[in-house]
Amino acid sequence: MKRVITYGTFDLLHYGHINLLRRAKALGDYLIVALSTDEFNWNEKQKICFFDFEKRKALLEAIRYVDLVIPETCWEQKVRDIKEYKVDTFVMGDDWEGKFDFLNEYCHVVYLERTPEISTTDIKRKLGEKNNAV
Ligand code: C2G
Repeated sequence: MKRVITYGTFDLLHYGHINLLRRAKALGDYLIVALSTDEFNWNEKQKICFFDFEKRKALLEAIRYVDLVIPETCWEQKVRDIKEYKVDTFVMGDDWEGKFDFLNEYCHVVYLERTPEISTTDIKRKLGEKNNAV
């Protein structure tokens, strides 16, 4: 069984995330998603999530490509995760290109093209504009 892992916040889940998860799953048989906790998001990424960890986890677990969701609580857990879950391939969108090359010592590292025209930031901005236009 080829195991794949990816990491992220996945808040305001959108089709860019689904594109990533679909292609990540296609690289193996079992896809693990390490989902950033609310604390990790705030402390390390200064992100306030619209949906809390449990809701984001439930959304991801409903996606056919996702086999397991684990918490991401720190930047440094990746090597441990790769060993613990016997991961063959680590996947991230190419906005992270090069940032995780050190993991090549433990597994294949693949950066997939990010879906260009969608982001949570854009969604929030456009929703704000629509509300103001009403
Ligand atoms: N993504 C994508 N296309 C988009 C938006 C996101 O392919 N339009 C990808 C990102 O490249 C990432 C994944 O979807 O691989 C999750 O995106 P985020 O939730 O924004 O993840 P991020 O906050 O970058 O956290 O330790 C790694 C971090 O936890 C990654």
